[in-house]
Amino acid sequence: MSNMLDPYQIKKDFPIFSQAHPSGKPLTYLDSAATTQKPQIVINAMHGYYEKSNANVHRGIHHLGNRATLTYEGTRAKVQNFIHARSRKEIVFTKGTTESVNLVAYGFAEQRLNEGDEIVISAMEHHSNLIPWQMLCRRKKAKLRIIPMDESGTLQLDQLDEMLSERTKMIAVVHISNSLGTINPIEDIIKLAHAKDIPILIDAAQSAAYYDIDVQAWDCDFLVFSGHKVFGPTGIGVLYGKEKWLEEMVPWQFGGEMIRSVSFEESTFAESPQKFEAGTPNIAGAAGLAAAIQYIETLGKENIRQHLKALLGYATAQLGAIEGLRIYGNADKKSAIISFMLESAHAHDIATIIDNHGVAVRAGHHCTQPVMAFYGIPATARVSLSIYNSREDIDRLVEALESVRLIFG
Ligand code: 7TS
Repeated sequence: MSNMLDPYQIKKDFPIFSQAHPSGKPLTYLDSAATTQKPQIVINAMHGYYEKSNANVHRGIHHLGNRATLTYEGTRAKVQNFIHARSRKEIVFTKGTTESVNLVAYGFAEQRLNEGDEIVISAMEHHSNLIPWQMLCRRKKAKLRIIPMDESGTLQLDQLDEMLSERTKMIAVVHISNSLGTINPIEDIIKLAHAKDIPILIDAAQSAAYYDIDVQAWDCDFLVFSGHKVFGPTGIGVLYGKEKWLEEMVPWQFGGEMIRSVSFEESTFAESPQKFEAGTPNIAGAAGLAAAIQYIETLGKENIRQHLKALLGYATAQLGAIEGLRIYGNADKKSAIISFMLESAHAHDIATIIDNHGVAVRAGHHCTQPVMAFYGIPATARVSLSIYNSREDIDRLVEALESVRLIFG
């Protein structure tokens, strides 16, 4: 059974919306792909941790230390369930998607890559899932290969199979494009990768909040996402890795928390995930992340998706009706992200003018410069919708865009 979400009810869970924009207009937040807002229970969980449980983790013995460890490790179990990982050992906390990708590039791919080898990514990767691989290829004299996309922003997967060979040592692909909204058929991509025994990383930064993730059913080797895009805090993120790979991987940061034994001559390291979590971790962030996952699970991802689908349909129709407006990214399967341009105005002008109406969108290349280069444009304005958005928000956007058209003719 699914129920349509009521965005007006949901908005009440988010204290940030109780304030007005300086213009006196309501806050119309259409930038959730950059970061989602935080419900009160996430804020409370972080407060509560500092007020009631603050101590360092994994040092046990005293009451508060135990509480802090329970909080931190409890979140690991919650994340394990959230993405259906087989073991808690497969969940590594990082500071976000970017750090997770870099960790796999250094700790895993770097160890396996030789001169002449290849790494495959897609044409729509966020810079976070591009530059770490590009730098790695440069260090190893390896080649970065790109799965092309067509004009609609759909990956041309018929070309993937022939791109893959015994030289391909790693594939890294985004689940949902942050600039185009395309939902990639990652289960198919994973199958193609595994048919040739190639490990694959999935960037779930834009999907973890809304789409069901099952790392065992998908059989992906690595999956990464950020707490702050799933209604949780900044500064905490997740790297999922198959246990066999995490065992093989080398740590890249060294210090406390990650060792088994240390002498001046030699040190040995703990098992995963501790091996990758040197230093005091983001315990308050973990407290917030657990509450965020709880919040999503209470709403239900199926309900969330229905809401976003309806909203995307409405927004696409309303924006599509504006003269001179072009939408970039028209794949068959899309998440609630719409990149667009007006004939008459630059993306930054659009964002600046509609901000005066209380409407927040992102303008720029969205950390996907190759996507902008593909379309031959410097930037787009991007609307990204979430659970607290309603049709009224889209109506406000359309009204604000009318004023842009008035100014620029
Ligand atoms: N991958 C994707 C698909 C993303 O959308 C982002 C952030 C990242 C990786 C990096 O995540 P981080 O938490 O490590 O920064 N995307 C955006 C965006 O679209 N606007 O601001 C950040």
